[in-house]
Amino acid sequence: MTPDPAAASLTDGYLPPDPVRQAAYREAGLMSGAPLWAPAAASAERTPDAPAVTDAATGTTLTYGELWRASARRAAGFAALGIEPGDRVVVQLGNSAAFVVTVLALLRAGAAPVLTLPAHRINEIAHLAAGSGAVAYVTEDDRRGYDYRDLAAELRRRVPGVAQVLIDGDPGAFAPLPDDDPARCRDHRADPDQPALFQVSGGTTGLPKLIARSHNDYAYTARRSAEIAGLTAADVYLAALPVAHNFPMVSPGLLGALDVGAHTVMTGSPSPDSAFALIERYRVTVTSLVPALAQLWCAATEWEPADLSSLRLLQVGGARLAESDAIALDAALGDVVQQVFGMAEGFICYTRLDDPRELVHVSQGAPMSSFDEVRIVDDDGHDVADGEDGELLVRGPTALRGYYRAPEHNARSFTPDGFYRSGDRVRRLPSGHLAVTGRIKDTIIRAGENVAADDIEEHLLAHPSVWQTAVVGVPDDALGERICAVVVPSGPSSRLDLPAVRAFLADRGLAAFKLPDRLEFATGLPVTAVGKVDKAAVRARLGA
Ligand code: J2J
Repeated sequence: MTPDPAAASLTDGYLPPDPVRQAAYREAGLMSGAPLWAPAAASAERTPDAPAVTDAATGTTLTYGELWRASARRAAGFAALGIEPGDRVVVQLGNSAAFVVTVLALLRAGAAPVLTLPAHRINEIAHLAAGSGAVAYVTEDDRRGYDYRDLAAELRRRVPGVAQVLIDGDPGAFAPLPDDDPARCRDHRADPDQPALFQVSGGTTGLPKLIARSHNDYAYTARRSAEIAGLTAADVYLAALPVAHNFPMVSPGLLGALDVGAHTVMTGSPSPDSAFALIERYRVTVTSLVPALAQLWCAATEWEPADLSSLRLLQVGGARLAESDAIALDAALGDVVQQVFGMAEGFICYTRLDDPRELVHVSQGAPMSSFDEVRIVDDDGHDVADGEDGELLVRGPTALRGYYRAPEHNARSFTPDGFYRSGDRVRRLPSGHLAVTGRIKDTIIRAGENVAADDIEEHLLAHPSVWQTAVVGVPDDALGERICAVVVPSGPSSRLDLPAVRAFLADRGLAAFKLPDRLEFATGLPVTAVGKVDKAAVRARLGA
């Protein structure tokens, strides 16, 4: 009989931190030893009347005091429904005040939220619910044009362990989000090295994997990221990306803002017209975007009349930001770009506020923590010479030691001494910053030559008629693979054809074997749940 994952305890299948290193991190003051809800409690204590969260959809604002009380009522509500410390609860909510209240409430009740994105659908949600052994699913009604209650009904059929479905909004056949007497809230104090919540891996191949993040490591990520971003109580953070994602959640994002007592504005619409109006209205100082959105915002500054002068930091990450786009953003918005190279698996790099702008434009930042250990290795696992490309391996105070309940993945994804194999190809710059040069696997093998797709993309983006591009390999009998460039042109009048593209790239010094064999036009590129270009889907569209 297969064991019932819901009955298994939270710590079954979790790889806790290495005790020797953890002792060193604790010694160095990195680990607070407090539950992940503690920083919000401290902010509520310090500044109860300061604005904590604004829900842009309704225009309502919760102060820190109100947020703390609302989360106590909800934590009591969860407890009254029988949700216990150690339980896993899948959360799939849009950017809203309800998200913050619910996640804080689950943490206070000692339950571990499994943070999924609004764009996930039944296959991902069922997989994550089953894999985590979740006992409940918290989601919303149909207000964003998709009815999550239908997904909930299917989830109940596929994963019967999910005994309760709780809906933000019109509950339909299910129950509403619970609230109860706040006096019944028992703030749970777990072992801080145990999982506080689950992130999900962002890969575009296969189903997402569960990443357990401990109280200690996640709180440290929020605190250290806030420090690097210079975040203070005077800041206003706009959560425009889906906030459950690691980037807007903790880099420094929502949790960083709660830590320093800053104000977070939640919006589900990152389009320039609506986001710009929010920046002007709430005097937003910090926000984070994926490159495709940043590019759109940059273009929109030319026609949207909003006052964006409050914005001091525009964090861009999740996929590679082309140097030309970084320069254009800085020019349009006044040297505001910070590059962020992070992963839900725990390692994050940031460019620093006092870095020279040229370095900010060409690098994806330096590791967040001086305790982060970075190796860059070749195909045989040997360290490459400084300045050369290789695969990034990481170990440190926030990097995971293994995916949750996934021993077969872990055997592949970690070195015997505990380094996580990121699959990212990077190069170390003389400053110690990293430049991401692609994915190890995003290589096209054409006539026996290895060609990095990102290299061609970066050059193509420098062409004035290329708005966005994805370069992929398509099977070919003679060559093994042919190089196909899919291009979203920057305007209807742009004249591009294969010979012109090849000539342009050759002019820029690209080797002949790297020149595209095929050019396809598209009106847009498929994206992942957080808005990154989805190469697997691009390949599938081409029938490759
Ligand atoms: C190139 N590739 C990047 C970048 C991530 C902050 C920011 C982003 C994420 C994230 C995150 C990149 N340039 N600047 O968790 O806290 C690619 C890499 C990486 C993968 C991780 C955070 N920033 N990437 O994107 O778990 O390939 O996290 O391994 O979704 O995105 O994806 P994810």
